[in-house]
Amino acid sequence: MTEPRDVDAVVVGAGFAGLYAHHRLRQLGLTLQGYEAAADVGGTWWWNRYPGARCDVESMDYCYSFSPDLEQEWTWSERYATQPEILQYVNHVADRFDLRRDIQFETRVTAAAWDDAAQRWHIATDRGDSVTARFCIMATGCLSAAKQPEIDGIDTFRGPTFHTGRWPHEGVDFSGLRVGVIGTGSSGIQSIPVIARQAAHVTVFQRTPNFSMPAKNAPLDPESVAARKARYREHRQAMRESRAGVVVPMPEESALSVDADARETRFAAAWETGTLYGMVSAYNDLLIDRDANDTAAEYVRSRIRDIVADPEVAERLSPRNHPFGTKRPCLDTEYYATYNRDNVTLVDVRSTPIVELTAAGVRTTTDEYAVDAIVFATGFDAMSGPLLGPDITGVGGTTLRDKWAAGPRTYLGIATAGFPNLFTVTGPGSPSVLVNMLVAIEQHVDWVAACIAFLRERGVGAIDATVEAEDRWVHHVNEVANLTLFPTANSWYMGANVPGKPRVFMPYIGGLPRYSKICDDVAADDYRGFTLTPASAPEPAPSASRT
Ligand code: N01
Repeated sequence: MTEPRDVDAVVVGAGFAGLYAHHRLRQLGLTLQGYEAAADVGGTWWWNRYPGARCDVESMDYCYSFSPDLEQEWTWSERYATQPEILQYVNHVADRFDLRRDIQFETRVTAAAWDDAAQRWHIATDRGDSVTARFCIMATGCLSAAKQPEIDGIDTFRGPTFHTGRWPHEGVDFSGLRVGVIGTGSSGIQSIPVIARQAAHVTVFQRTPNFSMPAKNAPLDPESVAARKARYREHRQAMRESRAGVVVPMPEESALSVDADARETRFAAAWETGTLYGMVSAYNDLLIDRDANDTAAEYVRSRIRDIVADPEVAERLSPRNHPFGTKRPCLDTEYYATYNRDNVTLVDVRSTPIVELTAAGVRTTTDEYAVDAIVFATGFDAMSGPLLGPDITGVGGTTLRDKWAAGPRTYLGIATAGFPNLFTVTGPGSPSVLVNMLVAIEQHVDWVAACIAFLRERGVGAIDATVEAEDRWVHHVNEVANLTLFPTANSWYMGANVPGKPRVFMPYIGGLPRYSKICDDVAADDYRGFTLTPASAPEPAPSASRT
């Protein structure tokens, strides 16, 4: 039997995080092996090709900042980029920086096992590859493990079914068809208006109405693009210094400190911004005080009533089960107005739950709805899901699945005790999904690259978070979350969308600047909270020529 090939680092995933990891680690002179389950780069933007898929962070903010040249040469066409345009951008970046060369596509990592004596990860794939690596970088994304609905009879239905997160590349023609859509999160809210324009009829099965605001998408005008490009560097710095990785004015006052008319004026202006953050940050206490939150929730409900002609349908669409902003809100184009169309029906499957799929359609406790095709817009096993997909085994044979049985435990969201040299980019316990993902990814990958450079310079073979540091971090993540209304919602942030998943608020809500400072301080203090073990064998000298 031949020895497995050895590299300095394996990078799992070739989305925004994985590609940037290749770029940064190659700059350090590391030998790399990348694996990606998809046939090409793009991560979530490779898979999520459903009709209407586009980003809800502004395109000029939702792109890499690491290269000023890249920033200047790429020009987005719309305020909110479509999935195809984002994928074009990712491909451009991969070509420009030659990032595909170490990546093996259509290959899923199935196992990673730590060998303490050799201070190396043994990594195996579903194509039979076996490789050893000093470092394993999990760049597997937060929303990449698509979640099928737990509904009986899926195999009984005689028409085609599609998951928004696994959309066919050739597209789907719904012309003349009766389509059922299950799920009204961001994916459902984006796709329903587009499907309704093509299909004969759309029946939406809604379990929980969500809060959605108009995106006000439009082509970008050349003057504002030029103005942003002229001061992109300052803008990027301001993004990094902003709580959510996007520049938003932070209000000083409580929603309860002003009268109803003043609130109405402020909310109306926020609604018109066409951003996710406008409404959420209209006042400083919307996410921490239930009474303040109720004012924003009621404002959104009033807008739904303005748009939707049938008062009963408007009421069904009005979220009342969770505080505003505590499940991820959505940005839409014509979502609520779509329910004014004659070919759209809204079914409330909270009061009349889905019992099963039949050969002909969807049966609820009270009715059967005949459909020709079904779209599952049912989301993801978020954050921990992609990390628990492969069998990951750490020191002493402990598996990550066992260690995280009661919920993910990490130090800074980037490392987990007992799994040395394993880095989780935007992992649970980091700001990740609560901030602009591109900013979160660059901050994490830069930190990992600096850490690896430090370890190599000092002859350190293994870095492992201490249990004490991890316990303190987990406690802090929970403590900060519990100051907010977030844990009161049954959201995917809490793992509540996956039956049996532990209820733990997974992202770190302390804000990006505070989090980045903590990470920087840990690094400056020679990686406080980590145990550093000298290399058991001398490390080859770093050399750019090795790549
Ligand atoms: O998934 P979701 P998503 N029977 O989990 C329902 C990002 N994203 O793919 O709430 C009936 O939000 C479920 O109901 P409930 C973004 O961060 C970004 O839409 O569990 N219904 C819910 O309505 C987003 O938050 C962009 O009661 C069932 C829906 O399915 C995240 O990805 C675009 C069901 C799932 O909503 C996930 O969004 C798209 C069942 N058995 C996504 N199971 C942009 O950038 C689930 N549901 C714009």
